[in-house]
Amino acid sequence: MRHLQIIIILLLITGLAGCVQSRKDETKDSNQPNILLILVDDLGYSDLGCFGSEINTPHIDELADQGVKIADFYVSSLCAPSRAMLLTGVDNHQNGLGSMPPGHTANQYLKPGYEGSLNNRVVSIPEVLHENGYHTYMAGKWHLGHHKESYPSNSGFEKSFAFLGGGSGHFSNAFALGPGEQPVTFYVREQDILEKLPDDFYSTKNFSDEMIKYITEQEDNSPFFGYLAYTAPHDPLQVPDEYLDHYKGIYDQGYEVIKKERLARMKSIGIVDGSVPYNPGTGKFSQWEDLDDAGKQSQARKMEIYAAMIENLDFHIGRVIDVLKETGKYENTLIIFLSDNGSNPKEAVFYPGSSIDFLAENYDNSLENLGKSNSFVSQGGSWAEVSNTPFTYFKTTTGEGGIHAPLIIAGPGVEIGNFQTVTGMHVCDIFPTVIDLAGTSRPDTHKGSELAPLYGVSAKEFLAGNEVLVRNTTMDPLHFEMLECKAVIKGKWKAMMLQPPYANEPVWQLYDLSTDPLEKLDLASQEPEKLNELSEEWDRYASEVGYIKAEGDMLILNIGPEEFYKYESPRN
Ligand SMILES: [Ca+2]
Repeated sequence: MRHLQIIIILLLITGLAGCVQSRKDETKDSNQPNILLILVDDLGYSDLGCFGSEINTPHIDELADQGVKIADFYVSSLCAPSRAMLLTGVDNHQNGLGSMPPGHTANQYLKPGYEGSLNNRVVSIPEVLHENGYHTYMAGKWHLGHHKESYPSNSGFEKSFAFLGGGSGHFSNAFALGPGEQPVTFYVREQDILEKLPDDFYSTKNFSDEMIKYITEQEDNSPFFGYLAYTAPHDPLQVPDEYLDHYKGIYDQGYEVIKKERLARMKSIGIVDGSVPYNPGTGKFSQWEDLDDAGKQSQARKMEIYAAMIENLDFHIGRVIDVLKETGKYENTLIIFLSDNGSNPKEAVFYPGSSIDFLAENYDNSLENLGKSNSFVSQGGSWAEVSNTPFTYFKTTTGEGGIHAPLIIAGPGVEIGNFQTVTGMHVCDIFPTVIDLAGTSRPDTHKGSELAPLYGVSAKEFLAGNEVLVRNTTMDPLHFEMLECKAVIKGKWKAMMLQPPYANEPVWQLYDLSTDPLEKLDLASQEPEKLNELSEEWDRYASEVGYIKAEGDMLILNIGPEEFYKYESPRN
């Protein structure tokens, strides 16, 4: 009898071992897709050829032809909160980017959800995938913490070549955006700070080179997750010499002509409804006819360089895609392309610690030198409004132009084609979608900490053509807040609060996006009950995610950048 029991136990053990073995084999043979997540910085809604631009982006357009373009994709109005939500699926007030450094006021500084880098209530895409057998690579801008514990190499990436700050010169001199950003303006390779960049460094080229190296040097057949987070076309507007004149003369006719041409193309492609009118913009920036000849020349030149940066981006993305094809990995690689926020209206003088005198002393912004390594100009408000066609507003605001971004998804699992309107797909949706398509799942805890709830929902079934919507915002509204600009989108309704100078005073406005996607007719006084419903919905959200209202000035203005950035990692 005892022998029989032992035999049964042995059989059970060997049986179980067999199960474990076959599950392992299943994983190995399951053909999990490689995932290449391509993020670009401050690229506007209409800046890609496949979204109606005059800028040449043939490789990105080809990707869009093979996959799906999402027409109503929402992001945060600023870089780091979008990136934190992209990589974690958790609302920015819960993942550590409640404010974007150095935007914190004293009462927000280091509070839960406002730590300034990914906190310990989230798990990132690379952490989940690495723990499930993926190789994980990153090249590009991190912007999610500058302390060692927050480096990409301590956040799930096996290999990483990363810029830690929000932006810098694109060439080897890699200067800070302003004195206030100096402490976070540096590059790391895994754990090591790089003292010097190669002399021929250009951000877009070198980030691509690094990703290509990671992909080609991989020795086994495990799937990989690659995060390619370009800093182009973020300011300073700079591009290698051979690209400087690619768009010579294209912008000489000014803002209105280009904006009208883009709108017409967007309508013919079908991304914008034929009824959408020409958008004159906010009226907050220069009008072409008010500029003198020198003003027109310098404005046109800035846009030539901006366009060239995007064409250069496309060229290098094409190189990475070619490598996937050459190595036989392309067919099994899911590629996701997006921008982190709308186009940027701010001039270079905007960055903390900068001034007109500081710029004059440190850069040569003469017309013939624009775009070179010692120049620092930005796209500016008038061109940013063109880039965000057909929408109003831009980066830093929760207007449609600030929180709308192009999104393209192609590869295994993507069965639908052409433009898709999904009533508000959100940047937080990328995390659950990727985790799902990789055949993995999000754990309940990570490194001993309870995780904050996901804000995002998976688009897997939508991409497979099994569901019509990613989410129904009438039942599941979208919420936004960054630097006290707020919004909530519920079905066709959007309530929004902007700050001066883009609103006379910070009060709730109300728009019907179905008839007024340009946010021109404020219905707040006509529809008080609807406005009340939406503002209460925002209040409910704010309380749920732990929003802390900004009070007073930015702390960095009082204590200086060195002191401000001294804080420790919340993952320490
Ligand atoms: Ca950005």
